[in-house]
Amino acid sequence: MRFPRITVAAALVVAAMAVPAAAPPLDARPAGVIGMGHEGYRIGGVHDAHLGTDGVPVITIHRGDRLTFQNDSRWVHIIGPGKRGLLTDPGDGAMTPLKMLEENDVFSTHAWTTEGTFDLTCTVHPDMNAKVVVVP
Ligand SMILES: [Cu+2]
Repeated sequence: MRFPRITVAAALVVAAMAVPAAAPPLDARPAGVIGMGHEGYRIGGVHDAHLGTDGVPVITIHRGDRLTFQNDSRWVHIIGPGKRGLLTDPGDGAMTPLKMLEENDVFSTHAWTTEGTFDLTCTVHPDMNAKVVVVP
């Protein structure tokens, strides 16, 4: 018996939607680690982090600090310097290399050695933005 291709495709889509529900639970995110939702960074439990007036998370750190991210979602994220999903030249800053994070992956940046305000984005999710403010 032959099934139309659309029937097979629809069954695969339904199966793919059901798989995350059957997957093992995600690792818990420790305090101080920046998490990742579907289209945003999770800053709950992160010291010196708040939502800016534009709704973008602002994370304040001191020069020489590192940031640690954990993908506590089932989405893939590719994070790096930039805004609205558009990466800027990563240069040799704290966020190089660009980093792809699959679920439960953890990534720590290099030390942030330059004071100022820096934008982070995700190439997969243009609404996933944050600002890092590096103070003395
Ligand atoms: Cu993302």
